[in-house]
Amino acid sequence: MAKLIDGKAVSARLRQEMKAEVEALKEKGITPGLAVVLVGEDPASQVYVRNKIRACEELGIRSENHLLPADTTQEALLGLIEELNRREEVSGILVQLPLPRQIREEAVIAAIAPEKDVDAFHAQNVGRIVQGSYRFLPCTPAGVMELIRSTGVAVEGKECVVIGRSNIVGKPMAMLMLHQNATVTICHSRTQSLAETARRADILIVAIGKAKFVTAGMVKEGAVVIDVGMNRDENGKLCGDVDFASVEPKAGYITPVPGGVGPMTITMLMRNTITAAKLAGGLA
Ligand code: BQF
Repeated sequence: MAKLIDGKAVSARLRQEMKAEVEALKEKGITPGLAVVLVGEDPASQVYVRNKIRACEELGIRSENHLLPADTTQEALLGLIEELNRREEVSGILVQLPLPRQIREEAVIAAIAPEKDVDAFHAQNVGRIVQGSYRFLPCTPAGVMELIRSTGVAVEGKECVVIGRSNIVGKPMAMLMLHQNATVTICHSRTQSLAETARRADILIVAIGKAKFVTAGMVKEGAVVIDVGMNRDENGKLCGDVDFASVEPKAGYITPVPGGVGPMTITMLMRNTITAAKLAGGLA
């Protein structure tokens, strides 16, 4: 029987501290502000954007929501970003991904001022993360690190396996674990011995994007299992990349979906927005 890692509870604790920090900053004349840009009407993206705006409201962070039609040109979006780069009351800029086909995501990410890049996707911020000299941490990996921390299980020296190699989760995740002195292995769709490799993990992080992909046979007894997946199962129910019913009896700790990594991603976005405001105000 695994212990459940409650992402909502860890989130609530961190947000309480961050709310106090926002109040203290406001007394110094610094109001953190987040600009959220959504192009098109993808229903999942709409939910994510709403979650981000709501978290800003909860913490007293100023937010603005820019909703653009699905046929927006890249030029128009880059124009908006230039304006947001210039405006002082905008501490952080978040462009919700994925973007419609006519817009190149790399061009948009490159256009965001690195000091306002609260997703930490800009090449300059990615470089800083690799070098270990970062200001912003990528939101989902940072949230996962906080969840692991909440278990009290040490990362140092452990066998950590990341399943998935995306630029948004898998790659930066591996880097953060490495910074904490873990021995890190990244598995992906072409990995030949995925089950055997996963079974070695003291800490297993799953971000592969396939519903219920990880079953008990791929998990070491007592492992910490972190599920980054966000899928719909055959009944349309939200589910992760881990087959929870199968893995839960074997794991030492496990995150649920929903209520695990998701809320932490949003909380870490709030942390980055506060950091961006401090940077702009000369406090970081
Ligand atoms: C929860 C995301 C895939 C692709 C793009 C809370 C969120 C989700 C779940 C949320 C996600 C996933 C976000 C829960 C933001 C996390 O209670 O379990 C919050 O809003 N997320 C995103 O912006 O883009 C994604 C997943």
